[in-house]
Amino acid sequence: MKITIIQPRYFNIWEALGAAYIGAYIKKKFPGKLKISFYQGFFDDDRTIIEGSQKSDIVAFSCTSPAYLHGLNLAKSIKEINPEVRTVFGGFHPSAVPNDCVEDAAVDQVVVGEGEDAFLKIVSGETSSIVYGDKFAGLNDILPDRELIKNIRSIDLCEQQISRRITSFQSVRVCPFSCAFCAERTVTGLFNQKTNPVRERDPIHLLDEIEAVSQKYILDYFKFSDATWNTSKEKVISFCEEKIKRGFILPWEANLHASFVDREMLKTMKAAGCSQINIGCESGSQKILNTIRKGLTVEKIKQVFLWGKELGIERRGYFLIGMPDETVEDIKLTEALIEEIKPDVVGFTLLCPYPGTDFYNPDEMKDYDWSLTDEYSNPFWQTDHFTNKELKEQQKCLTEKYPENLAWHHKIIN
Ligand code: B12
Repeated sequence: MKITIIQPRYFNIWEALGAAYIGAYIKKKFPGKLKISFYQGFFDDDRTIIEGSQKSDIVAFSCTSPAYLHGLNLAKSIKEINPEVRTVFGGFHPSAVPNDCVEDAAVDQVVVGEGEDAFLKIVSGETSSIVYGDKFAGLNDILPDRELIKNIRSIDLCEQQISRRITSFQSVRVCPFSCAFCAERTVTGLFNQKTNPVRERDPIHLLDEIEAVSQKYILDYFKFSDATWNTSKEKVISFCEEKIKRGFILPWEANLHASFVDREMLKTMKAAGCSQINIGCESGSQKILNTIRKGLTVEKIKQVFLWGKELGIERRGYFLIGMPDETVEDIKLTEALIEEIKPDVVGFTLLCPYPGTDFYNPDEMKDYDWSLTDEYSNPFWQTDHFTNKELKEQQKCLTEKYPENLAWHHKIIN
C-alpha cells in the first residue's frame, strides 16, 4: 500500500512530529508492507506534492487551522487527477471541527484526536467518515520517524537562519491546564487525574532519543514541542539528573508553566544545561489570568522571572492581548509587569478564536479563512472594549516599546 502524508504550508516551520509518530507507528505494525512518503508545504511546491501523491492509496493531511485550506486545495487537485485516492485529514483543525471538514467533497475521512491508533484502523480498512483516536499509550515504545519527515531540512534551515542546528522532542501528552485560548485539549483530551492523566515519557527513553538524534543530525541545541514541559517536579528533576549523569552537555530550552516552577527546579535545569525558559505570562492583570483559567498569579510570574535572572537563564515572556473583558487598565497592568520583570525576550500575540478554543463560535466563525491568521495576529478578533484595529494598535505600541527584546516572529512579520 502506498501512503503519502502531507503537512500543508505555513510560513514558519518546525518538524512535523505528529506525522513522524504516525508514520513510525504504522510502519512498526506492517513491517516492510507500506511505502510511505512525506511532503511539507514549506519546502515542497504544490506541483511536487501533487505529482508525488497522485498514485497513493491514501493521502493523509496534518492540519492546524491556518494550514487546512491549503491542505483542502491539495486534496482537490489530487482527487481531480486520481479520484480513487482516499484522503484523510487529522490534527488540530479536523479534530476541532470534524463535521465541517467531512462536508468538503475532497475529504473522505477525518481523524479526531491522537492519530496513531486511528490511522492504523484506516490503513487496516476502516472507512467511517469520522474516526476517533485512542489515547496513545505507546510513547515509550516508539520513536518518531525523523527520516520520513525529512527532519534534516528544518535543521539545516535553522542553521542557515540562526546559525544553530536545532530540533524538537515531545516529552509529554496532555496538558494539566485547560486555558481558554488554547486548543491542546482538542487532540489529547481534557486533563483528568483519573481518566486522562498526563502521559510523561520515561526520561531514559527520552534522553536516548535526544542523544541519538543529536549525534545523527549534529545538533548544537534542542527544545521541546510540549506546551507545558514541567508537568511535574519529579519529571524535571529525573530528566535533569539523568542528563547530568550521562555527561550529556547539549544546551536546551523548554516551555514552562510558571505555577509549577520553584527555585530548586530552575537550579537543577540550569545545572543540566537549560539556557532558556519560555513562559506564557499572558497578562499582568490577575482578573484576566483568572478569567482565562491560566492557573497562575501575577506574583508567581514575578518570582519565576527573578529566579531565572539570579540563575542566569534567558527568560522569554509571552503576552496575549484581546481577552474579552480586557480593558486599557488591564493592558497597563501588563505593561507594568513587563517593566518589573524585564524579560530578555518578549512577544505579544493577538488573541485568535481558533477552533478548539473557548472563543470559537461556530455560528459566527464557521466560514472564517484561518489561513489569514499568523503567529501573532489575525483580522477577525474584536472585543466589547477594542475593535480589531484598536487591538492591533495596542499590540504595535507594546512592540515598539521593546525593540531590543522582541521575539523574532515580530521582526519577521513586521
Ligand atoms: C510546537 C507547536 C508549534 C510549532 C510547530 C508546529 C508544527 N509541528 O508545525 C510552531 C511554533 C511552528 C507552531 C506554529 C503554529 N501553531 Co502551534 N503548537 C505547537 C504545540 C505546542 C505542539 C504541537 C506538536 O508538535 N505536538 C506534538 C505532535 C506529536 O502532536 P500533533 O502534531 O498534535 O499530532 C498528533 C495529532 O494532532 C494527530 N495528527 C496530527 N496530524 C495528523 C495527520 C493525520 C492524517 C492523522 C490521522 C492524525 C494527525 O496525531 C498526532 C499524534 O497523535 C501545540 C499545542 C500542543 N501542545 O499540542 C500548538 C498548536 C498546535 N499550535 C497552534 C497554532 C494555532 C499555531 C499557529 C497558527 C501559530 C499560532 N500560535 O497562532 C502556527 C501554525 C503552524 C502550522 N504548521 O500550521 C494551535 C492549533 C489550534 C488550531 N485550531 O489549529 C495549538 C493547538 C496551540 C493553541 N494555541 O491552541 N506551533
